[in-house]
Amino acid sequence: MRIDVISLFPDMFGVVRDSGVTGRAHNQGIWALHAWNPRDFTHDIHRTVDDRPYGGGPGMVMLAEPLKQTLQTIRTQRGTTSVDNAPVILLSPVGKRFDQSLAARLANSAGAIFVCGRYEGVDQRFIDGYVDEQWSLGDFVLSGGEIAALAMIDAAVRLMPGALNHGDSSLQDSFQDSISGLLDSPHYTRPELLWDQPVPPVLLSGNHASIARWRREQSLALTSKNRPDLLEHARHLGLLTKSDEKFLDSLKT
Ligand code: 4FV
Repeated sequence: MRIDVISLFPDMFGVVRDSGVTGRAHNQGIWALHAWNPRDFTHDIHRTVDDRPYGGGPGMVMLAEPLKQTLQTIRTQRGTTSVDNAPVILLSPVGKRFDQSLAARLANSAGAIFVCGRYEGVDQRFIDGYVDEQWSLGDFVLSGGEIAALAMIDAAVRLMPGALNHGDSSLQDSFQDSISGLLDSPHYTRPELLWDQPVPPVLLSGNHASIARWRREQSLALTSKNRPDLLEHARHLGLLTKSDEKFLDSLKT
């Protein structure tokens, strides 16, 4: 899986390329990152990448031409090996809300070309002409798309086979629609007694069935309290069993 990013701050991507789970996976060749600065695709002495908005108003807008030329160079480089149909994804608050299913889609794909806007945004003619999808990290405004792209790359790469130490731990994640679509249950580690608080005894029982049941009930209770929308979605997907519903009813009394 190859990720290309277009950004005025390409060094920001060292975070996912050089550290943690994503860094180790990058070193193992599980995925590849290429960062491109559109300023390198300008031809004027000031290496201009932005200008004032037509119609007036605050701030600046990113020029379309340097972005287009950067994209063409990426396509050429990506296209050398195989027909490259990686989508061009602009990070923007107007985009599709990013979630675990988009992360899984990216993880199981040939990759993507992320365009990180800065200033007030990007000239619409670049979006109309060259952007396949817009993805949003959430309903808030960032100073640039880089942090959104970093989060999305991290969420996708950790789902790739071989990225996490023991493969199955991403399956127990929150939001793993394929498994539960519920929030994750609480986690405990040593010491057994801390600040006069013991680890829940069931977790020390070695009885895997009771431990799984406890974790399931914790997930149900937490999701019902913090994210009832997710519970409804899981119910809609048929992911809740009769005993789940019986347990949820018991929470009401
Ligand atoms: C954003 C988001 C975001 C908008 C203008 C960058 C900023 C500036 N991207 N999810 N929320 N982008 O706020 O993805 O160019």
